[in-house]
Amino acid sequence: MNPTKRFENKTYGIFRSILLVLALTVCLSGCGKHQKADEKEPAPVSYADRYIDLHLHLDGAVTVEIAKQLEELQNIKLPAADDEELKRLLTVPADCESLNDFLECFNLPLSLMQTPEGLSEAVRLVAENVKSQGVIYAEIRFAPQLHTERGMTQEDAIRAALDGIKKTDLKVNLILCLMRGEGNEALNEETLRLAKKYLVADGGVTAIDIAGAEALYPTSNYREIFAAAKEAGIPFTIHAGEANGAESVRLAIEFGATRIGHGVRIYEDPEVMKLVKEKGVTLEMCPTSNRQTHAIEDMSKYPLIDYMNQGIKVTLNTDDMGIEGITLSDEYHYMEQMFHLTPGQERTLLRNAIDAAFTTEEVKASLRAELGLNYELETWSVK
Ligand code: ES4
Ligand code: ZN
Repeated sequence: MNPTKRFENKTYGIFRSILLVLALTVCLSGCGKHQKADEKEPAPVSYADRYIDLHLHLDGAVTVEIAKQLEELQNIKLPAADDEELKRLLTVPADCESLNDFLECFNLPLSLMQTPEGLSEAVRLVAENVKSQGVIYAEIRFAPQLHTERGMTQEDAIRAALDGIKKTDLKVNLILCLMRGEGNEALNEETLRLAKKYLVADGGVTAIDIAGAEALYPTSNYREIFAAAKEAGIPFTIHAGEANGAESVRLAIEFGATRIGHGVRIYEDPEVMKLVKEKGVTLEMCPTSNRQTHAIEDMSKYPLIDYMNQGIKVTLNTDDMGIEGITLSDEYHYMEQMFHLTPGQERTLLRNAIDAAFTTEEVKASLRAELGLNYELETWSVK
């Protein structure tokens, strides 16, 4: 090739790269969203329009529409005369005082997931619902021991949920929840045994968690079972620092949790904040849930942005979208309105979620590419 031609090619190449980077930067900043309210497009809900949900309870994600479909499928009669009443029964009451009250709301949705068909279809419907709201990857969690009221074993429940994820084209992995409680030790051990049996790197059960009443059954009760999970190489997250304080998070990290469900109360102990940061542990934060369970009383002091600014890896999630009456897009919008969360910060939240996801490096790379979050490109983009 003659030198001039090579120069022209090179110049053209550089020019093209600059154009590409500029175009991507504009797109990543929200494609001109949030400009004028009177523009033709429907009002945007948040800067980001595609999301990752790492903290999504199956039973907490049942909406009125989903409940009605599960009712019809299984010939169940829901205790509601109309949609309005059903909505009232499914969503958190205004006088919810604590996580313990909040947890009462799970009984109705759980009653719709006691057969293999009901559970499988619930997983499919929840996945389709979040997909329609812009979610591109979700980790759906559920406690197999809460699905055995009508004859299913825990293993039947896991198989049914696996069947459900096969029937959706949303990328979904499953997290099996142990439950905090008394007298259910054998049930938790069975969940752990099944987690070992069904654990895969992607496309099925990829981790475990523990859910339930943290204030009544402290994290310290679960040292042995998480030691066994660690020994077996099962990745885990632990609900902690929600109804209890920072000490619960410290213990969860000591047990080997790589992610913490909530962790919102770590501000109560600077040493625990330091630990979370140093260990690179990711917090699965869920603001509306924290408001409703009163984990945080003054939402104007919600610490998500503070944590991000201090270099703690934070993600934004729904927790129980049906019970809370929200979507993940609402949560992003809420943080924009309340704390001026920026497009750059939204990209950080999404990148943190991908980095911490319980899946393979290949899937993570493809999710980053889908969201335009490749590290190489990000160094070019304007924050
Ligand atoms: C929760 Cl199911 C469950 N367990 C623990 N904490 C929670 N917060 C909201 N749902
Ligand atoms: Zn949760």
